[in-house]
Amino acid sequence: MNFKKFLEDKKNNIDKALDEYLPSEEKSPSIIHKAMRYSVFGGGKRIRPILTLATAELFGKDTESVIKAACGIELIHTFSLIHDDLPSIDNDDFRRGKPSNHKVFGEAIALLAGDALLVSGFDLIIKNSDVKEIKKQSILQLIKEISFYIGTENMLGGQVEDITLKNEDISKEDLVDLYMKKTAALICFSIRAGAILSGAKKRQLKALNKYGENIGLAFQIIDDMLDIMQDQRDVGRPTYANKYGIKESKSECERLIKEAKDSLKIFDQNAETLRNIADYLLARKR
Ligand code: GRG
Repeated sequence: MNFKKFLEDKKNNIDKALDEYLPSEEKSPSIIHKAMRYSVFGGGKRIRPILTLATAELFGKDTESVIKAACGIELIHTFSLIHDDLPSIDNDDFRRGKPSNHKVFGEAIALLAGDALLVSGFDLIIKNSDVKEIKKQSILQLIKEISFYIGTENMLGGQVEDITLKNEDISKEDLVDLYMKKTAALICFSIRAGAILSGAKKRQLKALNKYGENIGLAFQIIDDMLDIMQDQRDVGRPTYANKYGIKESKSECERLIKEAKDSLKIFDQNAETLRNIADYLLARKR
């Protein structure tokens, strides 16, 4: 199958499943369900759930067997975006070119919509245990891992470091560490989830973890570059792109993507889709 079609198909699968899993806008209390749906269907690329599905397919599993966990991860990602945009955090009026959640629903509802998506994300991951061929133990492992990957040692901690970062100098090592926590951790978990649900062996999980860390880190550096190149946006804090420039950032991303693809060697041709995703992330324009 051609890769563009693969992305489209997976995105459609995910959108359809999310629509089915989320309460309808009419359901009471309507305002919270409207706010949740506003951000979940606000134009996200679905990279994280696509990674979960693609990793499961590497092990011969079908979309249906891991789609709930994949959607759960997307809900947790959406929660983090809503909270990230809040006036008390990044104070962003726009997300994906549209008014951010709090601009439409007010701060209190946006905060609660984020909370609701976080809870629903965990709920969906647990509900993946309804699938017959999925081992209950793998769901427990996922819950343990997601709590770690979005907790204070990872996503949440990275966000704290990010917002407390003053304009003073931060070393490259510390900046990379912050990106690993804030962004790469959830991306890496998305891949681990597909692998764990598919019963991956230790050696396979290690290789996929390396792939996840490298594409995750590149993802954030590319995000910084897009802020500068497309949106002419000054985030007001040191980023890889504004500290080291576009040329160096680009070549670092190329190196990371190559390393990510190299770590898939043990899977031979079977990992072609994951290699294509890595190239797609490097070339992305949004
Ligand atoms: C985990 C409890 C807990 C709190 C979270 C708010 C917060 C604390 C973290 C925010 C972290 C954050 C926003 C990281 C940025 C990651 C990033 C580059 C997001 C953009 O991802 P895309 O491009 O988004 O995949 P789309 O729009 O495609 O969905």
